[in-house]
Amino acid sequence: MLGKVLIANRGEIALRIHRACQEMGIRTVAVHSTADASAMHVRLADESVCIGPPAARDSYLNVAAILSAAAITGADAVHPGYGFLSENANFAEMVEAHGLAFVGPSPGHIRMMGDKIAAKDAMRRLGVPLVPGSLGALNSLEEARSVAAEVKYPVLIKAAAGGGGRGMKVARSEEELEEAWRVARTEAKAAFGNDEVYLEKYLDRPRHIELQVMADAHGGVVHFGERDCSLQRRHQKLVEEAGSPVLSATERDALGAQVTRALRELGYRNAGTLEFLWQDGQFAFIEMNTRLQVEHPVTEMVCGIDLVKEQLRVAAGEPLGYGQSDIRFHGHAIECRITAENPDTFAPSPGRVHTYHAPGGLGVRVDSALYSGYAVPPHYDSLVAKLVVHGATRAEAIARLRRSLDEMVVDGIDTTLPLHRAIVEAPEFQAGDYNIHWLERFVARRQEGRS
Ligand code: MV4
Repeated sequence: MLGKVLIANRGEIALRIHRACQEMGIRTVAVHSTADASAMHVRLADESVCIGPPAARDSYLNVAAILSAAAITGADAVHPGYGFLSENANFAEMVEAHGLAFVGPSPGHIRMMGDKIAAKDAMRRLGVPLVPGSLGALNSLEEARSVAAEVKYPVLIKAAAGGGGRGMKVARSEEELEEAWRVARTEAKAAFGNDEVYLEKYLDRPRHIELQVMADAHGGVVHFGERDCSLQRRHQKLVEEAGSPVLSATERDALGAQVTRALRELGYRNAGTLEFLWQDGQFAFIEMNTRLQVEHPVTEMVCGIDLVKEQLRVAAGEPLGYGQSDIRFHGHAIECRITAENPDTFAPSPGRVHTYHAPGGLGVRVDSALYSGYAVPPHYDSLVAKLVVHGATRAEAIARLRRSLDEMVVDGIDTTLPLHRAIVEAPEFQAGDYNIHWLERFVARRQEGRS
């Protein structure tokens, strides 16, 4: 097993990784910027190293400083968390070149999935269903025209180096295609230094459903079911649930079997998430994330497994030691991402938290690095707490979510708690009747009601 893990992250996820290490008897090294000297992950870690000034590019993205911290503390592995360097294949390569285990997939798989065209190509070859569209990159506007005519409008032009909603342009008709093609390529070049684009039929009211997988280095691959992440605004997820309100156990098993077979073939290792769009009962793969995700706790709650511990075991070379039939799904889990933002305008609201009170009781989990008196720094992601509830049924999970949102107190800064309380009361949410556009419209209606 690993002896000492360097946690190359901050906030709630650094704490989450530290907790898994502690329970496994693994020592931890926190790295932090000068702005995070009094952060909870630094306080709890066995050792800590300051790696630079507040700006992420000088600290949490500073590869040389992080590798030096690993060397001087004698760490034997690096866990990247999510964001920052977690999907940087060059970083994973450097970590391994320094004789450390990277707690994640191989650099080759990170690189493959970072190229959205290569990712789709791999999944197509492995028989995973895709959104209809171009086979690979588009070489010309004429090619875009002919593929669009085949799959029918509306279509989307997407950047090969994009993902997470960056570098996408819709064309609703042939007249709009040239503009979409030009703008998508220009933006992709400016944002990623790569103007490769591809085309897909635009699905107008999909749900975003993703499948959690875990693989060991010995050909063992399992899935831990799906998460429904359709409740998002401007590509920021606010609420996630496991399982999806629209999926049956039979549909989950069928998708899971297809995906685990594909990843075994690919030789994938460690945690991964396949993102699908779901519309009218059909799944279409769009992207794969090669990291632990923010919303992993809802999966843990329904499966009763610790995904970070599994990541650490697999990174140490251990076999999973169980198969798909050993994994059972119990009840329903819902997560609210509580951010330091104004609940109506979404203006960032960093600053000092006077009072922090976390809810509790059966089926309630809070992943947060907050404490009373802590000052949320303005330099990073605004996530301050994940409230995760579990219930025997979706209805029980919702009731538990409502009462825990009412118990929770974060005073001194604005948070999205009031918005989450409103979402839980919405009839569409309670019925599970929503798609990726529902929350945007719900927020717009609230804003109109206020002006
Ligand atoms: C799409 C789509 C509709 N049709 N692709 C946005 C993020 C990126 N991961 C993929 N995205 C989308 N791709 C086709 N062919 C709609 C979106 C999309 C979206 C997807 C998931 C969650 C939220 C979203 C919000 C807007 C658009």
